[in-house]
Amino acid sequence: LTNFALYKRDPHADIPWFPRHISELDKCSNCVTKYEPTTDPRHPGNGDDVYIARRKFLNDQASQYKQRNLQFLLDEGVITTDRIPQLRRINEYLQKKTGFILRPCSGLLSARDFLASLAFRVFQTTTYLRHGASPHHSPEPDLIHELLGHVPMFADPLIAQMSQDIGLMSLGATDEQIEKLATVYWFIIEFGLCREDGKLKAIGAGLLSAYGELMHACSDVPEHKEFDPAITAVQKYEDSDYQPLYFVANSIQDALMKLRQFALSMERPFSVVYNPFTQSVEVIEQT
Ligand code: NLE
Ligand code: FE2
Repeated sequence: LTNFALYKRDPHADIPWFPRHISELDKCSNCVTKYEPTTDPRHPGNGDDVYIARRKFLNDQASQYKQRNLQFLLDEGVITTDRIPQLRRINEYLQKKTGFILRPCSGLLSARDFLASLAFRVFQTTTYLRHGASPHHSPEPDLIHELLGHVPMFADPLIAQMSQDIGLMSLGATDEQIEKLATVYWFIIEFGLCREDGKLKAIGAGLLSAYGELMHACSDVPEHKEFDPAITAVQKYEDSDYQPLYFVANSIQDALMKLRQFALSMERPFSVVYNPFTQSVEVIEQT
C-alpha cells in the first residue's frame, strides 16, 4: 500500500507539462544561460565580436529548429523533386507514423463516403495533376495537394486522430450531420490555421499545397475567426476560389479537444469504437 501511495494522484495537483511524442521536443528547447560571452568576462570569447556574432547566428538557427514531417519525407527519399512517388511507398511511411493509408479514388466522392473512410484511417486520394496553367492554386484536389498538403499532416498523430474522429462521428449520421462534419473537416483539415508564437500558421492541407492561397490566408485580407466546431460547422464555404474567412485554432491539440466536445453534442442512437487489431468498427448500442 505504501508503494502504491507513491503513485497516488492528487487530482488537484498541477501536473507539469511533459512531452508525449518525439515531435513535442520542439517545445523542450529553453536554454539556461550560464556563460554569456557578450557580458561575462569569464567567457574566453568575451570581447571577440566575430566569435560572438557567429555563435549567435548558430544559436538563432538552432532555436528555429522544428521537427517537420515534410522534411522527414524528403530526408527519407519518400518525396523527391525528380519523380512522383507510388502510393505504396507513401503508405509504408504513413503506416509507421500514424497508421494512415492512402487509397486511390477516381474523382470527387460524396461527403458520406469520403468521411467514412477516415474512420478507418484511410484517405481517398486523387492521382492526377493540376493543370500547368495555375500551379499555385487548383480548385479541386490533385496529387500535389494530396502529397504535399495531406501526407505530412497525416503523419502528425493529432491530425491523424482528429481526422479519424470526424470519420467515426460520420458513421450512420443523418444527412444534416454529415453536412456539418464535412464543413468542420473543410475548415480545419483543409483550410485551418493555428497560432504559434503569435503568428498565424497553416495546418490545412488546402493551404499547404496552394502557395497563393497560403499567403492570402495569413494576410490581413480575409476574416479570421476562432475555431469553434459548433460555429464552424454551419459556416458557408468557398470551394472555387480563395476563402474569404478562415478559422484559427489555438493549437492542434486544442482543436482536437474542441472537436471531441462537439462530438458529445451530436445525437446518434449508438456509439462506435474503432478496433485497430481487426480494422473494424464496433457498434455499441445504447440499452
Ligand atoms: N486549392 C488547393 C490547391 O491548390 O492545392 C486544393 C484544394 C482541395 C480541397
Ligand atoms: Fe484535401
